[in-house]
Amino acid sequence: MITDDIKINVTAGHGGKGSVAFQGVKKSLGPTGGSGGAGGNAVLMGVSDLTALNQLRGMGETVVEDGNDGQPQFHDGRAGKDLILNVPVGTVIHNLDTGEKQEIIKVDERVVVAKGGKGGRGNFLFRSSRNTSPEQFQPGLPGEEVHLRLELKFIADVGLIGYPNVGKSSLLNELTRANSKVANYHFTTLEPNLGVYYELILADIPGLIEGASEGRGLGIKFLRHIERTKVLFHLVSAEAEDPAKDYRAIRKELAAHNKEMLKKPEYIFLSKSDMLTKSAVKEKISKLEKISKQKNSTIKSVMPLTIYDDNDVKKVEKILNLLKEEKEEKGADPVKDA
Ligand SMILES: Nc1nc2c(ncn2[C@@H]2O[C@H](COP(=O)(O)OP(=O)(O)OP(=O)(O)O)[C@@H](O)[C@H]2O)c(=O)[nH]1
Ligand SMILES: [Mg+2]
Repeated sequence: MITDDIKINVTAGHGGKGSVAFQGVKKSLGPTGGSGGAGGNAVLMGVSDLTALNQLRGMGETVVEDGNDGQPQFHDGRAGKDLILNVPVGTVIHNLDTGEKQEIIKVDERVVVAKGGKGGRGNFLFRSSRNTSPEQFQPGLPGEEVHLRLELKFIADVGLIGYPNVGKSSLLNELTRANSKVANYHFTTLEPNLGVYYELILADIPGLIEGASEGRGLGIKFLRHIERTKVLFHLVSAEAEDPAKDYRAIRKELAAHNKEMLKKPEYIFLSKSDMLTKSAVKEKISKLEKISKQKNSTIKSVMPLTIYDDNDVKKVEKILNLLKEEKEEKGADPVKDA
Protein backbone atom coordinates (compact mmCIF):
# COMPACT_ATOMS: atom_id res chain seq x y z
CA MET A 1 0.00 0.00 0.00
CA ILE A 2 1.24 3.46 -0.81
CA THR A 3 0.82 5.84 2.09
CA ASP A 4 -0.34 9.09 0.54
CA ASP A 5 -1.79 11.07 3.40
CA ILE A 6 -0.38 11.19 6.92
CA LYS A 7 0.02 13.48 9.87
CA ILE A 8 3.28 13.90 11.73
CA ASN A 9 4.36 15.96 14.71
CA VAL A 10 7.93 17.09 14.97
CA THR A 11 9.79 19.21 17.47
CA ALA A 12 13.13 20.61 16.42
CA GLY A 13 16.07 20.36 18.80
CA HIS A 14 16.48 22.65 21.80
CA GLY A 15 19.44 25.02 21.72
CA GLY A 16 22.27 24.23 24.14
CA LYS A 17 22.89 26.37 27.19
CA GLY A 18 25.71 28.90 27.29
CA SER A 19 28.52 28.12 29.71
CA VAL A 20 29.80 30.23 32.60
CA ALA A 21 33.49 29.65 33.10
CA PHE A 22 36.63 31.65 33.86
CA GLN A 23 40.25 31.52 32.95
CA GLY A 24 42.22 29.98 35.78
CA VAL A 25 40.92 30.08 39.34
CA LYS A 26 40.43 33.73 39.66
CA LYS A 27 37.44 35.31 38.00
CA SER A 28 39.48 38.32 37.13
CA LEU A 29 41.34 36.34 34.53
CA GLY A 30 38.33 36.60 32.26
CA PRO A 31 35.33 34.65 31.08
CA THR A 32 35.77 31.64 28.80
CA GLY A 33 32.26 30.14 28.71
CA GLY A 34 31.37 29.02 25.19
CA SER A 35 27.93 29.25 23.62
CA GLY A 36 25.46 26.45 23.27
CA GLY A 37 24.99 24.77 19.92
CA ALA A 38 21.79 25.27 17.91
CA GLY A 39 19.18 22.55 18.07
CA GLY A 40 18.84 20.30 15.01
CA ASN A 41 16.30 21.22 12.33
CA ALA A 42 13.61 18.94 11.02
CA VAL A 43 14.00 18.76 7.27
CA LEU A 44 11.88 17.10 4.61
CA MET A 45 13.75 15.95 1.52
CA GLY A 46 12.33 14.90 -1.84
CA VAL A 47 13.09 11.38 -3.08
CA SER A 48 11.86 9.44 -6.08
CA ASP A 49 10.57 6.54 -4.00
CA LEU A 50 6.79 6.91 -4.06
CA THR A 51 6.40 4.72 -0.99
CA ALA A 52 8.66 6.89 1.17
CA LEU A 53 5.76 8.12 3.33
CA ASN A 54 5.26 4.54 4.50
CA GLN A 55 8.35 4.91 6.65
CA LEU A 56 6.96 7.97 8.39
CA ARG A 57 3.79 6.23 9.47
CA GLY A 58 3.40 5.83 13.18
CA MET A 59 6.50 7.81 14.00
CA GLY A 60 4.51 9.56 16.73
CA GLU A 61 6.01 12.62 18.38
CA THR A 62 9.47 13.00 16.98
CA VAL A 63 12.09 15.16 18.61
CA VAL A 64 15.21 16.27 16.81
CA GLU A 65 18.61 16.22 18.53
CA ASP A 66 19.30 19.09 20.93
CA GLY A 67 22.35 21.33 20.66
CA ASN A 68 25.12 20.62 23.18
CA ASP A 69 25.75 23.06 25.99
CA GLY A 70 28.65 25.43 25.73
CA GLN A 71 31.85 24.46 27.55
CA PRO A 72 34.67 26.33 29.31
CA GLN A 73 37.74 27.39 27.41
CA PHE A 74 35.75 29.02 24.59
CA HIS A 75 34.35 25.72 23.43
CA ASP A 76 30.99 26.19 21.79
CA GLY A 77 28.56 23.32 22.02
CA ARG A 78 28.06 21.15 18.95
CA ALA A 79 24.85 21.81 17.02
CA GLY A 80 22.20 19.12 17.09
CA LYS A 81 22.10 16.96 13.98
CA ASP A 82 19.31 17.75 11.52
CA LEU A 83 16.68 15.10 11.15
CA ILE A 84 16.10 14.41 7.47
CA LEU A 85 12.80 12.79 6.58
CA ASN A 86 12.42 11.46 3.05
CA VAL A 87 9.19 12.23 1.26
CA PRO A 88 8.24 11.41 -2.33
CA VAL A 89 8.42 14.23 -4.85
CA GLY A 90 4.89 15.53 -5.23
CA THR A 91 4.36 15.78 -1.48
CA VAL A 92 2.35 18.76 -0.32
CA ILE A 93 3.27 19.84 3.20
CA HIS A 94 0.32 21.33 5.07
CA ASN A 95 1.27 23.13 8.24
CA LEU A 96 -1.75 22.46 10.42
CA ASP A 97 -0.82 25.23 12.85
CA THR A 98 -0.47 28.06 10.35
CA GLY A 99 -2.44 26.77 7.38
CA GLU A 100 0.60 27.28 5.16
CA LYS A 101 1.19 24.98 2.20
CA GLN A 102 4.43 24.05 0.54
CA GLU A 103 5.36 21.48 -2.06
CA ILE A 104 8.36 19.33 -2.70
CA ILE A 105 8.75 18.97 -6.42
CA LYS A 106 12.31 17.86 -7.06
CA VAL A 107 14.49 15.03 -5.89
CA ASP A 108 16.90 16.31 -3.21
CA GLU A 109 14.84 19.45 -2.64
CA ARG A 110 14.92 20.25 1.07
CA VAL A 111 12.44 22.16 3.18
CA VAL A 112 13.14 23.01 6.81
CA VAL A 113 9.81 22.39 8.50
CA ALA A 114 10.89 23.04 12.08
CA LYS A 115 13.86 25.20 12.95
CA GLY A 116 16.12 24.19 15.81
CA GLY A 117 16.32 26.56 18.79
CA LYS A 118 19.25 28.96 18.97
CA GLY A 119 22.04 28.09 21.34
CA GLY A 120 22.49 30.40 24.35
CA ARG A 121 25.48 32.68 24.64
CA GLY A 122 28.17 31.73 27.12
CA ASN A 123 29.60 34.31 29.52
CA PHE A 124 32.56 35.01 27.24
CA LEU A 125 30.19 36.92 24.95
CA PHE A 126 28.89 39.01 27.85
CA ARG A 127 32.28 40.54 28.69
CA SER A 128 32.59 44.30 28.43
CA SER A 129 34.85 47.03 29.73
CA ARG A 130 32.48 47.55 32.61
CA ASN A 131 32.02 43.92 33.42
CA THR A 132 35.14 41.89 32.82
CA SER A 133 33.95 38.86 34.75
CA PRO A 134 30.31 38.42 33.80
CA GLU A 135 28.30 35.61 35.25
CA GLN A 136 25.57 35.91 32.63
CA PHE A 137 24.68 33.25 30.15
CA GLN A 138 21.63 32.40 28.10
CA PRO A 139 19.74 29.18 28.19
CA GLY A 140 19.20 27.82 24.69
CA LEU A 141 15.85 28.39 23.01
CA PRO A 142 13.34 25.65 22.41
CA GLY A 143 13.03 24.25 18.88
CA GLU A 144 9.94 24.87 16.80
CA GLU A 145 7.15 22.39 17.15
CA VAL A 146 5.03 21.65 14.09
CA HIS A 147 2.01 19.58 13.24
CA LEU A 148 2.06 18.60 9.62
CA ARG A 149 -0.10 16.80 7.17
CA LEU A 150 1.82 15.29 4.29
CA GLU A 151 -0.24 14.68 1.22
CA LEU A 152 1.18 12.97 -1.81
CA LYS A 153 -0.01 14.20 -5.18
CA PHE A 154 1.75 12.42 -7.98
CA ILE A 155 3.49 14.58 -10.49
CA ALA A 156 2.29 12.82 -13.61
CA ASP A 157 1.94 14.20 -17.12
CA VAL A 158 -0.88 11.97 -18.32
CA GLY A 159 -3.73 10.57 -16.25
CA LEU A 160 -5.60 7.45 -17.39
CA ILE A 161 -9.23 7.54 -16.40
CA GLY A 162 -12.43 5.66 -17.05
CA TYR A 163 -14.80 3.05 -15.72
CA PRO A 164 -13.34 -0.11 -14.21
CA ASN A 165 -12.32 -2.90 -16.59
CA VAL A 166 -11.96 -0.65 -19.64
CA GLY A 167 -8.26 -1.46 -20.11
CA LYS A 168 -6.48 1.44 -18.38
CA SER A 169 -3.85 -0.73 -16.76
CA SER A 170 -3.43 -2.79 -19.92
CA LEU A 171 -2.68 0.38 -21.86
CA LEU A 172 -0.24 1.61 -19.23
CA ASN A 173 1.61 -1.71 -19.41
CA GLU A 174 1.61 -1.60 -23.19
CA LEU A 175 3.10 1.90 -23.33
CA THR A 176 5.54 1.67 -20.46
CA ARG A 177 7.44 -0.92 -18.49
CA ALA A 178 4.91 -0.70 -15.70
CA ASN A 179 3.53 -3.92 -14.39
CA SER A 180 0.08 -2.84 -13.36
CA LYS A 181 -2.22 -5.75 -12.52
CA VAL A 182 -4.68 -6.58 -15.28
CA ALA A 183 -7.74 -8.80 -14.90
CA ASN A 184 -11.18 -9.18 -16.30
CA TYR A 185 -13.15 -7.83 -13.37
CA HIS A 186 -13.94 -4.46 -11.87
CA PHE A 187 -11.55 -2.72 -9.49
CA THR A 188 -8.48 -4.74 -10.33
CA THR A 189 -6.39 -1.67 -9.66
CA LEU A 190 -6.70 -0.73 -6.02
CA GLU A 191 -4.13 2.00 -5.90
CA PRO A 192 -2.47 4.22 -8.48
CA ASN A 193 0.35 2.96 -10.68
CA LEU A 194 2.88 5.00 -12.51
CA GLY A 195 4.64 4.24 -15.75
CA VAL A 196 7.34 6.14 -17.57
CA TYR A 197 7.29 6.82 -21.30
CA TYR A 198 10.61 8.50 -21.98
CA GLU A 199 10.33 11.56 -19.74
CA LEU A 200 6.57 11.47 -19.48
CA ILE A 201 4.97 10.00 -16.41
CA LEU A 202 1.67 8.20 -16.90
CA ALA A 203 -0.61 7.55 -13.97
CA ASP A 204 -3.13 4.73 -13.97
CA ILE A 205 -5.70 5.14 -11.23
CA PRO A 206 -8.48 2.84 -9.99
CA GLY A 207 -11.65 2.83 -12.06
CA LEU A 208 -14.35 5.41 -11.38
CA ILE A 209 -18.07 4.76 -11.33
CA GLU A 210 -21.16 6.87 -11.10
CA GLY A 211 -21.47 8.13 -7.56
CA ALA A 212 -17.76 7.64 -6.83
CA SER A 213 -17.73 11.17 -5.42
CA GLU A 214 -20.29 9.97 -2.88
CA GLY A 215 -18.08 7.09 -1.95
CA ARG A 216 -19.30 4.43 -4.34
CA GLY A 217 -16.78 1.89 -5.59
CA LEU A 218 -13.32 2.97 -4.54
CA GLY A 219 -14.34 6.61 -4.32
CA ILE A 220 -12.54 9.54 -5.92
CA LYS A 221 -9.70 10.14 -3.51
CA PHE A 222 -7.30 8.89 -6.18
CA LEU A 223 -8.23 11.80 -8.42
CA ARG A 224 -5.85 13.99 -6.49
CA HIS A 225 -3.04 12.06 -8.11
CA ILE A 226 -4.07 13.28 -11.53
CA GLU A 227 -5.14 16.72 -10.43
CA ARG A 228 -1.89 18.12 -11.72
CA THR A 229 -1.48 16.16 -14.93
CA LYS A 230 -1.36 18.10 -18.16
CA VAL A 231 -3.73 15.86 -20.08
CA LEU A 232 -6.17 13.04 -19.55
CA PHE A 233 -6.51 9.83 -21.51
CA HIS A 234 -10.14 8.89 -21.09
CA LEU A 235 -10.96 5.30 -21.95
CA VAL A 236 -14.52 4.33 -22.76
CA SER A 237 -15.10 0.65 -23.47
CA ALA A 238 -16.45 -0.32 -26.86
CA GLU A 239 -18.57 -2.73 -24.89
CA ALA A 240 -20.44 0.17 -23.30
CA GLU A 241 -23.98 0.32 -24.56
CA ASP A 242 -23.97 4.09 -24.65
CA PRO A 243 -20.38 5.36 -24.68
CA ALA A 244 -21.51 9.00 -24.52
CA LYS A 245 -23.37 8.26 -21.31
CA ASP A 246 -20.33 6.55 -19.79
CA TYR A 247 -18.17 9.46 -20.83
CA ARG A 248 -20.45 11.99 -19.18
CA ALA A 249 -20.74 9.96 -16.00
CA ILE A 250 -16.97 10.03 -15.54
CA ARG A 251 -16.83 13.76 -16.30
CA LYS A 252 -19.38 14.33 -13.59
CA GLU A 253 -17.19 12.60 -11.05
CA LEU A 254 -14.18 14.62 -12.19
CA ALA A 255 -16.15 17.82 -11.69
CA ALA A 256 -17.26 16.72 -8.25
CA HIS A 257 -13.63 16.38 -7.26
CA ASN A 258 -12.40 19.60 -8.83
CA LYS A 259 -13.94 21.60 -11.66
CA GLU A 260 -10.49 22.47 -12.95
CA MET A 261 -10.16 18.86 -14.05
CA LEU A 262 -12.69 19.55 -16.78
CA LYS A 263 -10.36 22.07 -18.38
CA LYS A 264 -7.61 19.59 -19.12
CA PRO A 265 -7.14 18.51 -22.71
CA GLU A 266 -8.62 15.07 -23.15
CA TYR A 267 -7.89 12.25 -25.57
CA ILE A 268 -10.74 9.78 -25.85
CA PHE A 269 -10.14 6.16 -26.68
CA LEU A 270 -12.90 3.70 -27.47
CA SER A 271 -11.07 0.79 -25.89
CA LYS A 272 -11.45 -2.94 -26.63
CA SER A 273 -12.55 -1.97 -30.11
CA ASP A 274 -11.64 -5.47 -31.27
CA MET A 275 -14.80 -6.65 -29.53
CA LEU A 276 -17.04 -4.99 -32.10
CA THR A 277 -17.55 -5.03 -35.83
CA LYS A 278 -16.07 -2.15 -37.75
CA SER A 279 -19.42 -0.55 -38.35
CA ALA A 280 -20.40 -0.77 -34.69
CA VAL A 281 -17.09 0.89 -33.75
CA LYS A 282 -17.79 3.65 -36.25
CA GLU A 283 -21.18 4.30 -34.79
CA LYS A 284 -19.88 4.55 -31.25
CA ILE A 285 -16.98 6.75 -32.30
CA SER A 286 -19.37 9.14 -34.01
CA LYS A 287 -21.37 9.47 -30.79
CA LEU A 288 -18.24 10.48 -28.94
CA GLU A 289 -17.19 12.81 -31.72
CA LYS A 290 -20.47 14.60 -31.37
CA ILE A 291 -19.55 15.47 -27.80
CA SER A 292 -16.15 16.67 -28.93
CA LYS A 293 -17.82 19.20 -31.20
CA GLN A 294 -19.80 20.77 -28.40
CA LYS A 295 -18.89 24.19 -27.13
CA ASN A 296 -16.21 24.27 -24.45
CA SER A 297 -15.15 20.73 -25.26
CA THR A 298 -11.53 20.04 -24.37
CA ILE A 299 -11.46 16.84 -26.39
CA LYS A 300 -8.43 16.73 -28.65
CA SER A 301 -9.22 13.51 -30.45
CA VAL A 302 -11.43 10.45 -30.40
CA MET A 303 -10.08 7.16 -31.65
CA PRO A 304 -10.76 3.45 -31.40
CA LEU A 305 -8.14 1.45 -29.56
CA THR A 306 -7.33 -2.16 -29.13
CA ILE A 307 -4.07 -3.09 -27.52
CA TYR A 308 -4.00 -6.12 -29.79
CA ASP A 309 -3.31 -3.93 -32.80
CA ASP A 310 0.19 -2.49 -32.95
CA ASN A 311 -0.97 0.29 -35.20
CA ASP A 312 -3.40 1.50 -32.56
CA VAL A 313 -0.72 1.45 -29.90
CA LYS A 314 1.57 3.36 -32.24
CA LYS A 315 -1.09 6.04 -32.63
CA VAL A 316 -1.19 6.48 -28.88
CA GLU A 317 2.59 6.68 -28.85
CA LYS A 318 2.39 9.41 -31.45
CA ILE A 319 0.24 11.45 -29.11
CA LEU A 320 2.71 10.83 -26.31
CA ASN A 321 5.60 11.87 -28.53
CA LEU A 322 3.88 15.15 -29.24
CA LEU A 323 3.27 15.72 -25.54
CA LYS A 324 6.87 14.84 -24.86
CA GLU A 325 8.07 17.41 -27.40
CA GLU A 326 5.77 20.02 -25.95
CA LYS A 327 7.13 19.33 -22.52
CA GLU A 328 10.71 19.60 -23.77
CA GLU A 329 10.05 22.83 -25.63
CA LYS A 330 8.45 24.55 -22.71
CA GLY A 331 10.67 22.92 -20.18
CA ALA A 332 7.17 22.55 -18.90
CA ASP A 333 6.54 21.76 -15.34
CA PRO A 334 3.24 19.93 -14.99
CA VAL A 335 2.84 21.31 -11.52
CA LYS A 336 3.24 24.94 -12.44
CA ASP A 337 1.10 24.60 -15.53
CA ALA A 338 -1.77 23.00 -13.69
N1 LIG B 1 -10.49 -7.47 -26.06
C1 LIG B 1 -9.72 -6.62 -25.41
N2 LIG B 1 -9.55 -6.76 -24.10
C2 LIG B 1 -8.75 -5.87 -23.43
C3 LIG B 1 -8.12 -4.79 -24.11
N3 LIG B 1 -7.43 -4.09 -23.20
C4 LIG B 1 -7.62 -4.68 -22.03
N4 LIG B 1 -8.41 -5.76 -22.15
C5 LIG B 1 -8.88 -6.70 -21.11
O1 LIG B 1 -9.81 -6.01 -20.30
C6 LIG B 1 -9.75 -6.48 -18.96
C7 LIG B 1 -9.55 -5.30 -18.03
O2 LIG B 1 -8.30 -4.71 -18.27
P1 LIG B 1 -7.56 -3.78 -17.19
O3 LIG B 1 -6.38 -3.21 -17.89
O4 LIG B 1 -7.34 -4.53 -15.94
O5 LIG B 1 -8.69 -2.69 -16.98
P2 LIG B 1 -8.69 -1.44 -15.98
O6 LIG B 1 -9.39 -0.34 -16.69
O7 LIG B 1 -7.32 -1.17 -15.51
O8 LIG B 1 -9.61 -2.00 -14.81
P3 LIG B 1 -9.65 -1.54 -13.25
O9 LIG B 1 -8.28 -1.61 -12.73
O10 LIG B 1 -10.56 -2.54 -12.64
O11 LIG B 1 -10.23 -0.17 -13.24
C8 LIG B 1 -8.59 -7.48 -18.94
O12 LIG B 1 -9.11 -8.77 -19.02
C9 LIG B 1 -7.79 -7.13 -20.17
O13 LIG B 1 -7.10 -8.25 -20.69
C10 LIG B 1 -8.34 -4.68 -25.51
O14 LIG B 1 -7.82 -3.77 -26.20
N5 LIG B 1 -9.13 -5.61 -26.11
MG1 LIG C 1 -6.55 -1.22 -13.64
